Amino acid sequence: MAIARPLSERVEQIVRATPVHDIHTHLYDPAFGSLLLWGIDDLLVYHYLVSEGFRQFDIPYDSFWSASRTQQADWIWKALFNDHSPLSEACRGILTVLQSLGLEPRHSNLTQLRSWFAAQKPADYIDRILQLANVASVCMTNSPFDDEERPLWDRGFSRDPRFRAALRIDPLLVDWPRTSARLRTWGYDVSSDRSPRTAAEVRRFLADWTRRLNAGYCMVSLPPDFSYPADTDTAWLMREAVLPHGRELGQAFALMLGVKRAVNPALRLAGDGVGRSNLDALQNLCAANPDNRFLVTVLSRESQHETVVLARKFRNLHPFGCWWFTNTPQLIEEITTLRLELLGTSFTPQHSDARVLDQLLYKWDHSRSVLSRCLTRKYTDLAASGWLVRDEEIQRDVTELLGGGFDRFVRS
Ligand code: FIX
Ligand code: ZN
Repeated sequence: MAIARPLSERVEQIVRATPVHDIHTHLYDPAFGSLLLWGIDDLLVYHYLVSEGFRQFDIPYDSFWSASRTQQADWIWKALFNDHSPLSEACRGILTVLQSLGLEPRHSNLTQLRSWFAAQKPADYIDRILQLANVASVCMTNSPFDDEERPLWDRGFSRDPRFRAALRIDPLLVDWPRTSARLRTWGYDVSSDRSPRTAAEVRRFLADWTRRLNAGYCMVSLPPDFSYPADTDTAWLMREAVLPHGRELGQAFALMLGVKRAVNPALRLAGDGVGRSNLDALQNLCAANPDNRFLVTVLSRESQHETVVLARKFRNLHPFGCWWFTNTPQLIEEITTLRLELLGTSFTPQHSDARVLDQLLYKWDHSRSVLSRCLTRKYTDLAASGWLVRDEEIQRDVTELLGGGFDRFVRS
């Protein structure tokens, strides 16, 4: 008689073998050339590691930023890997990446690692990373306001279907005075009067870019004090332009809540912080707009429970990911368990937020381990109540959690 495989093994095997659709990254279609970052130096100067590096070295901020990328990477490597043990999640990530690629950081130095990466052919390397990470597609973050990427969209290029687009609109919603001036130079007849004409022109802008990108959803990150409704440009633009646009084109709106931008500007991209979000705003948005679909991720640990309870109340709300400072094994475990226990499988547990292609290897390896543990525990609880889960049911659930449910939500 065949010996039954332990549940933990069955779950882990299915979670690892199921391709994931990574619903939020900062990666770019290969056609964007050098905007798609990869390799050891880009891995080491990732802003998560920059902020950790500054805790260990006393290099002045200006000296750090004016140094070459190689020099910055050397400093970070020395501070975080040679002078101290690489215990943080971002440091461990580098080790998982190297291990997945068959490289041994203990037996090689940065020069040797650099030579290995320099020998890789970009197109083959992209295929290899996506295969190794078992990532079927990644969703990019595409901003019409980004001067580096906009010209390529304007020119047009042949799309890699593994790289999907999302329309990112932070400057529109958080910096209206400056953004309205830019829209005017692009031929949209907007002004600061909050008039129907301005709203219609913003909608035209959103529709143009949605079509140009073939954007799967529209997205924004907002500070902890975002309120809705409110007498602010942000709330007005949402009510009069973004939400009607979403209804008209059937496009979901992703809210990333709780980021305090530039808490320490000297750290540049690494200088953003976190605050507790006012989730009444989210409740009001969901309640007042049943015909809009909202994706939401919140940055503070303290906001997670309230968000999940809101999702129980509003079926037009889909929580996703363990964003940024919550993307650590302990918090992923806590947040995923909380969501499973209150929402079943009707959420998307993780996105990678990768900024460097190779990070897909560690972000998904680490998250898959945690997800497997969380699911095993819940299926074990079910077994204790007499419900023995079958492999095909585990597969159905995992497919749902790794992008299937998200896809259905944004397309419905
Ligand atoms: O706003 C975002 O999409 C954030 O994910 C980024 O701004 C942030 O810098 C990041 O990389 C977090 O992981
Ligand atoms: Zn992001």
